[in-house]
Amino acid sequence: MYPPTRKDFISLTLTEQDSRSYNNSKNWRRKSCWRKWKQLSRLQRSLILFLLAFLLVCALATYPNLAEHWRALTERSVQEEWSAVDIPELKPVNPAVIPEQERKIGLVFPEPPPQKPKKAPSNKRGPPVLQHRLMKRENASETQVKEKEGQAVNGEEEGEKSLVSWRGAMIEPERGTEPEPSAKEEGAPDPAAQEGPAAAAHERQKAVVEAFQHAWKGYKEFAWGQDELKPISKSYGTWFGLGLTLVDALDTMWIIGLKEEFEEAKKWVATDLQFTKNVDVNLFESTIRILGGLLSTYHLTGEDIFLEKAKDIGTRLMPAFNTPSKIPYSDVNLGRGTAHPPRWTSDSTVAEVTSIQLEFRDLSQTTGDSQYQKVVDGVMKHVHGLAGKHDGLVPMFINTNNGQFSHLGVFTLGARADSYYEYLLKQWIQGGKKETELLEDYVQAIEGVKKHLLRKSQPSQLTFVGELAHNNFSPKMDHLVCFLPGTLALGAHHGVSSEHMELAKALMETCYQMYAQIETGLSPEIVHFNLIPRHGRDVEVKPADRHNLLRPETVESLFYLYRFTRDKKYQDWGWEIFQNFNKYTRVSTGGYTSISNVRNPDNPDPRDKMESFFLGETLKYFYLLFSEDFDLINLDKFVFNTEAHPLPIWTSS
Ligand code: DMJ
Repeated sequence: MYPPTRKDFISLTLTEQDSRSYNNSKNWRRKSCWRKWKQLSRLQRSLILFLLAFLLVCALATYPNLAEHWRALTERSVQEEWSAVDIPELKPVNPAVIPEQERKIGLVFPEPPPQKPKKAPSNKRGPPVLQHRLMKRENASETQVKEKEGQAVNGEEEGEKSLVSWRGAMIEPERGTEPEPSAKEEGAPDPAAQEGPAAAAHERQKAVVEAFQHAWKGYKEFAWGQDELKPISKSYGTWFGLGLTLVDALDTMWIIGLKEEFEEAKKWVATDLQFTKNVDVNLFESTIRILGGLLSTYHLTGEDIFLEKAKDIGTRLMPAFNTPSKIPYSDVNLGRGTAHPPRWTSDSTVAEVTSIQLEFRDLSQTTGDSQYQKVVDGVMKHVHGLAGKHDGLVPMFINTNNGQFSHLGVFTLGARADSYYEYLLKQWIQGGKKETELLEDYVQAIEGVKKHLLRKSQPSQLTFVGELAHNNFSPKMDHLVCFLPGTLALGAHHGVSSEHMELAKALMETCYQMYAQIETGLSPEIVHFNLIPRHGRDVEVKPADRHNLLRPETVESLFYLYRFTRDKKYQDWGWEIFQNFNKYTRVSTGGYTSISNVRNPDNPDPRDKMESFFLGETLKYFYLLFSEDFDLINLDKFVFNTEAHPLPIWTSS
């Protein structure tokens, strides 16, 4: 017998299929997973699916926070780099004395380093693009818009996608049109260079009047009685349906001496301005533009019709204050007498509820009916004692149910908080400098700005006001913040602190540089300042922030600075800006337009919209900046509301 053959090995024959089963490819893994998945019970599968769906929902919900956190981290690293640089000027402040109040409130701002205004490093201000391209597109869009005319419904035209900007101003999608060369040709002689200073001032004022007439021509022809002119499509936009531009521009016409235009507009107010409409208006916007515009026109002209209309709208806005906390809702239906918050929240914006006071207080003073003042003073008293401030700086939102600040920890002097600070000072001035709580809050807030928000940029050491989000500093500054130099100067003029004037001058230079360092010589909506030494230029602009809405804040501040210092450089800076508005935003057929890209002089990309504040504020402040008549709206007798409507300062009599 043969012993059984010893098997020392096992023979394995691998089929094609088997060999694949040992393959570590993705394909195999996928199949294996799939097989395992199939082996699970239905219950197990359901559980896993539920878990995955839950995780996805959580991830989506936390995305904004994560994004913010990430941004904060990146910004912090920049800040840390910055803080390594020794800037001795930014030391904590020392107490100082407010002369009139004889109260000790700290307000010392360091002397800014002596600097000449920096010229833009590479300021290519090329000629605007081809007129014929504009004409072609204008004609094309004209036909489309003519069809749309009349379809405007409470803020939006049907089918047209709009973005909502700060405080509800509508921004249409970008239109592919270019502006035309200005009426004042490039290289037109500067009157200041030719004649004496008085004549120059006069010539510049004349240029502003001409600009107003040009804007008015467009409004009259294509948008008469409507809210806003769309100068390129030669049509109009509706927001409240209350002739916003016309009402906003009334006192400008009066101040700059356009009597004929004024009379025509007055007639419209008397016969066509009706507040009985079933229309939702934003409390803040209608207060500062319409109520403010009517009241100031009444004070300047003494014509009763304006007070009558002011009283009508003021009374119709009162339901906004019927909230559990007495902090007003954002929206009011004028015809129905109802008010409500925005659809998505019961919060109101802090700037909005605290920047209607000058107007409501004036309405009470002028009519002798105290109800208007009572409600807005109540809001200020409430906010005065509220927790959640940071060295006088306020959050951006306040809840109308519980009256508490919401979204705590974010502080800015830009959108949603800006005019809170402005109105603290201005109410104190309006009331004859007696309401000390207002002054205290203002002074403390400026201290907060100095402590938390003030920095200097690289390489030019421009003093700027950034933002704070949960203790993380961001070097972001809205153009809106450029109201601050003017407000600080106004405070200094009224005796708050002379150091505020130094800060005002430093910030004024910065706001001017936000124009001068940009290719068109026009400021973007938002800038980011550079904090890193030897790294690029001071002013950086993100693609989403390149638009210019014809805003007034820098011109407004130049006006105050010129009034109080009489330094001609402020007029010259304003003249430069004025010429650039003419060069890049003027539309040949009438009107001026917002633009989408201040960095492209060859195609600034017009947006086809003239905001009412261009006539109400920007051109008014230009005119007053170039005026040598300091009695024309004397700043010891009037205080401007945040829409440039002058209201009288109360006298003790
Ligand atoms: C105006 O309506 C007012 O100046 C407001 O305070 C801020 N926004 C615009 C102008 O930029």
